[in-house]
Amino acid sequence: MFEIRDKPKVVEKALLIGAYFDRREKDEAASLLEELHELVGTLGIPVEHAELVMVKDSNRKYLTGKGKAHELIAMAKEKGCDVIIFDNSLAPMQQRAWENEGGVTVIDREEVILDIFAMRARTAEAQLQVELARQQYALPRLARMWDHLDRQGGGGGSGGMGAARGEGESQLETDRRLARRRIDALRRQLVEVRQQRLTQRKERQRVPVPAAAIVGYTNAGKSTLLNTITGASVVAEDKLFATLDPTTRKVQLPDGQQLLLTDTVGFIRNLPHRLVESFKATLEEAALADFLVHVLDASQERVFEFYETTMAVLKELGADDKKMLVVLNKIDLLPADRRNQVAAHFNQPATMVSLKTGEGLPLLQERLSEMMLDRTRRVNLRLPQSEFGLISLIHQQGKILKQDYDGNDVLVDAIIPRRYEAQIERYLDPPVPARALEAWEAAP
Ligand SMILES: Nc1nc2c(ncn2[C@@H]2O[C@H](COP(=O)(O)OP(=O)(O)O)[C@@H](O)[C@H]2O)c(=O)[nH]1
Ligand SMILES: [Mg+2]
Repeated sequence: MFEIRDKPKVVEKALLIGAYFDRREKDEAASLLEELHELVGTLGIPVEHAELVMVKDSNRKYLTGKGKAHELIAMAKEKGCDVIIFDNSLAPMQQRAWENEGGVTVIDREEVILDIFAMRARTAEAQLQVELARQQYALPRLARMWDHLDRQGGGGGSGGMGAARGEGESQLETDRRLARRRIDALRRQLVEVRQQRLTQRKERQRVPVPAAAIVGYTNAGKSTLLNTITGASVVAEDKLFATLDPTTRKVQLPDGQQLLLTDTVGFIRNLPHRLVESFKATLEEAALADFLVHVLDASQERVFEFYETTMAVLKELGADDKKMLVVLNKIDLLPADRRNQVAAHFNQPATMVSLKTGEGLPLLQERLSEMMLDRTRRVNLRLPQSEFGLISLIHQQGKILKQDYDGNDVLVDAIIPRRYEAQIERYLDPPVPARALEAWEAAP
């Protein structure tokens, strides 16, 4: 976070500004500003106030008019904000104008998104892709950074580019040259890493527990879903998963099945074109998952459009053929007739929930269990009591529906994950014919 330039490490309070230029854009601008609020929150920056601004006579120097700019800077000062965050794209010159005028850090939507992607990029490819986008974003802003340093009385250099600092202008030229060289190097590395991607996917697929990725737009309720599902279940302490990053949780569903749930980077509306590739790279999780949980804000007017966009991107990632559970969230905000209307739009039954009120939560858990059924199998087993290891494995990883005793044998009716099929095959009741068993064991 905060590496593009010398932004303050700890931001206390942010003022968000969303500018729109036509009265008809107002609702859209308001809802985009709400999304920015969410994005800034993801970075851990507290938002003091969000201001929607109608711009009538745009001034190229500031984007808004000059008077409005002064007004907003005064507002930031009055509210004690140490950073102003624009929901609009600011040209490098405009960013400089605001910073010089206001004496506070000024960030735009693109920079916020870059910081989020940087925070969430896990694979080598995603990290390179995000770094490339950051360098491209920073290049035309190097002058502004020098400006900033000069105001602070120089010092420091521009963030570890390794070149000795000469006099102002020439150092700026050096920085630009180094940045361009870095951009070229990143492009070359990306080509290499992409070639290795397929082998990497195979490695990661060896996770022993089924994994699902939660996808959908920012603000749909993805994180709430992860927290709610985790909160509603007993999570076993497990060393193997203790090291997973905080966006992945191991969940136990009411029927005993276990699942790894990962919260992916949310889709972002009006994603700057330059960030499209980085975004896709950070979504790699989706391509690795066994199935997808697609969360939608059903109260959003454009919910169908969001659905289609998400599906199109998943297709590009080669993840569109995965099984998918569509979750229509926030139904507490929907009138009853609109509920049916929204649900009817999907050709598979969508799960309607309100993660806020808890309505539909049991159904959601049930549907999640159903998604895993092809990873599990119902079996009747006759186990010698000496196989207590196997019995306790079934207890832990599967679900025992019925248990009886017959002499020294334990008879169980159970659901087991398919990956244990080989281990239990010999105890199937009735038994598998001997030749089928030999064929099974001979198989690679
Ligand atoms: N009214 C309502 N709000 C919800 C519901 N679920 C989540 N939210 C709110 O929607 C906002 C975005 O949720 P979040 O889980 O952070 O979305 P994410 O960006 O997809 O991770 C938060 O303010 C949540 O409190 C719901 O069922 N009803
Ligand atoms: Mg979230």
